[in-house]
Amino acid sequence: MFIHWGLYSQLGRHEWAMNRERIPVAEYEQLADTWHPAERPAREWARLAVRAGMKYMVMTTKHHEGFCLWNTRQTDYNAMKHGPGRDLVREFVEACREFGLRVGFYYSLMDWHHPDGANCARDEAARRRFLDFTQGCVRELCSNYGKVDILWYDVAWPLQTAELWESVKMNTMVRELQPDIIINNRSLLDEDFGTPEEHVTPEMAGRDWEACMTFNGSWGYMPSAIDWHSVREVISMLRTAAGGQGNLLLNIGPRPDGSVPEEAYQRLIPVGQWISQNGEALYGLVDRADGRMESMPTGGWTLKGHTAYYWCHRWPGRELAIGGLQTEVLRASLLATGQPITFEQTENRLVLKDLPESSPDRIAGVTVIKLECASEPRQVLGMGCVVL
Ligand code: FHN
Repeated sequence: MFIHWGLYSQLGRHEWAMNRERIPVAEYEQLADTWHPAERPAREWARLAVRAGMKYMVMTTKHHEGFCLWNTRQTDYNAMKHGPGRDLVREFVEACREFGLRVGFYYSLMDWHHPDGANCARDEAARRRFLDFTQGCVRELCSNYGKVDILWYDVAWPLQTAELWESVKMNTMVRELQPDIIINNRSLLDEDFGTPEEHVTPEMAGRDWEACMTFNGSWGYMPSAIDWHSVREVISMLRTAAGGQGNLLLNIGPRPDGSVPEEAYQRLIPVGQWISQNGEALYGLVDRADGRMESMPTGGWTLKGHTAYYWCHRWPGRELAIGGLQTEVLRASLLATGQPITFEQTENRLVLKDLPESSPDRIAGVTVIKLECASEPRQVLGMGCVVL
């Protein structure tokens, strides 16, 4: 679960409102004293994340607006010294720990509030001051909150290179403070994982990755953003991510008080129910399906060892034929119930028979068929057809 929460949440017009509406800094700063979040809303996020089958949360500790959600010494523009009057990052970490979730900190390198945030690209003294500020913030986040599992940098503007950002020096410091941490690729170094955004696209084989997705087109709270992804679309994102050995970081933008929009509950609860029945097909060490399996009109694949999971989202009725399997199928079953499926397999066709007339999955209409094979599953179809 990705959490975008900050002063912008009060405006409800997207987290880029300060920039897109050219709100003067002096006017925007007033939001710092009108922000009064409810008591420990992070516990609600964490409870929902667990119910949704999620394993970690990443929260904005400082977004582009420059307001720090933790008790920092680097600037008074922070949650302790203004409206909230407390350390919101500490509350977030405590909630993650209470609910058994890994802890991720999002940190925006770009800063619209810091006086050197733009000037650092034109003035060497400003760059030094801004790097000292940036490294000071990151050092605090990696020193004062116990074990941090993920450092999620964002938008390395205006400095154009890792050298200008001193990213190697900064991330070396991070790893000294947090030896097991993973760092994303947005401090202009590849580091540990790639971050495709608003599309779930596997990175090259061997490169870890995590797709970050909004739920409704806006990262920050924006009630006018009404086009929320459906349960089926979220399950499709999960399949593409797991099929490509990646993770999915799905965002919610809490209201100013920290509460979660109802639309998120309406989707994440069913997603969690579906995962509770089909999690075997996506959790743990999966193999890459792209490159070994083919795209099919009725569903898609995830793989683990000698087992293939067919996520059927267009239920064909009593029979389902799958062409091109190069692997002997030993057993077929419905993953959610374990119910065996009868089948016939010839050299180029697997026909699953006596299936229920309609999709057995009542949550989202996505039924996972488990195929236990004699060896690692492989499917070859190409463009031609079988000529008898
Ligand atoms: O500008 C930000 C945006 O507000 C949001 O935080 C996303 C999340 O990945 N990152 C930047 C856009 O790429």
